[in-house]
Amino acid sequence: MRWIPATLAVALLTPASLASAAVVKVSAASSTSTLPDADGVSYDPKNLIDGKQATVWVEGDTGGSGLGTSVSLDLGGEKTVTGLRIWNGNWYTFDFWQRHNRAKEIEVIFPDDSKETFTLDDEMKPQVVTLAKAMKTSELRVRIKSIHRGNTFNDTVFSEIQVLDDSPADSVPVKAFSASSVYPSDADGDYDPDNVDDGILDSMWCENVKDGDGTGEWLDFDFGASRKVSQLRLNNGNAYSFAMFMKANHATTATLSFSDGSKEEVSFKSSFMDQTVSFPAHTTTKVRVTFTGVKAGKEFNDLCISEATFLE
Ligand SMILES: [Ca+2]
Ligand SMILES: [Ca+2]
Repeated sequence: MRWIPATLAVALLTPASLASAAVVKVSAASSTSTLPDADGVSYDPKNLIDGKQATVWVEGDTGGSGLGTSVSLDLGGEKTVTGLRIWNGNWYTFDFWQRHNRAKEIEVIFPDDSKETFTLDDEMKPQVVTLAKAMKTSELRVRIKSIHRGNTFNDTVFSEIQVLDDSPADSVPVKAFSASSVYPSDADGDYDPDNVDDGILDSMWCENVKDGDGTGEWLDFDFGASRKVSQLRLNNGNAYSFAMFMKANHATTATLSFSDGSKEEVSFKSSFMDQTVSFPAHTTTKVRVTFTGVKAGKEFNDLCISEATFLE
């Protein structure tokens, strides 16, 4: 497999390529070393594939920075892998992200020992690396080759790794998201509307209306083309855990508005688990989801939605 110069590898970090790629369900993750649990916190490699950015894997290279350490992802069968989406470093908070090492160069290695090297930016943002050539494989390894140094701990961390394949995503691809208001970024990250379509339960859109519970706030899904939609798949509220779900507001009802001016009313369960609501099919280039009913959380009076995607 050809070697990719670092400068080119950076240019290949194209989030747009994710929109049309499906995320492969990884069946198991392992690593050549892992930092032992501490204070009840696990750094197990299964944290790489749990759909949460705040749960992390930390290498267990005693006294070293983890160079040469690798994590293996078992795809549970042969897939045509086109790339990876990586949450590099410790995404528990921005402070933790700064404290621990982040990977700089990584090698993606396949069972036939072919590999590609990529250079990751030192930024707290999901990064897509695209293989020069799609690879049919049932497993792959990600090996740490060099690091961006953290300011406190000499341990290298990944928070989440998604494997992308060449099949189209099962949800309708969105070209642009917008929202009536967006809660400002804080120590835990941002609350931008595109967080509803990243497969990550603890990244979310939250509204930012003063003295309101979020009723009347909206999220726009612009498909950039005419698409048929008949279902909305949702993780309501802050879906990180039941405790977090109880703290923030979640939606109970919404009005869906389509390009031709037609509307549908939908209601949501008070649950942070996956739910899919069906409505009469519409062909549309855009859907506005206006939240018409909100149930208040116990701690934060802000409406949040962790995941929301439309299906045909
Ligand atoms: Ca994780
Ligand atoms: Ca999310």
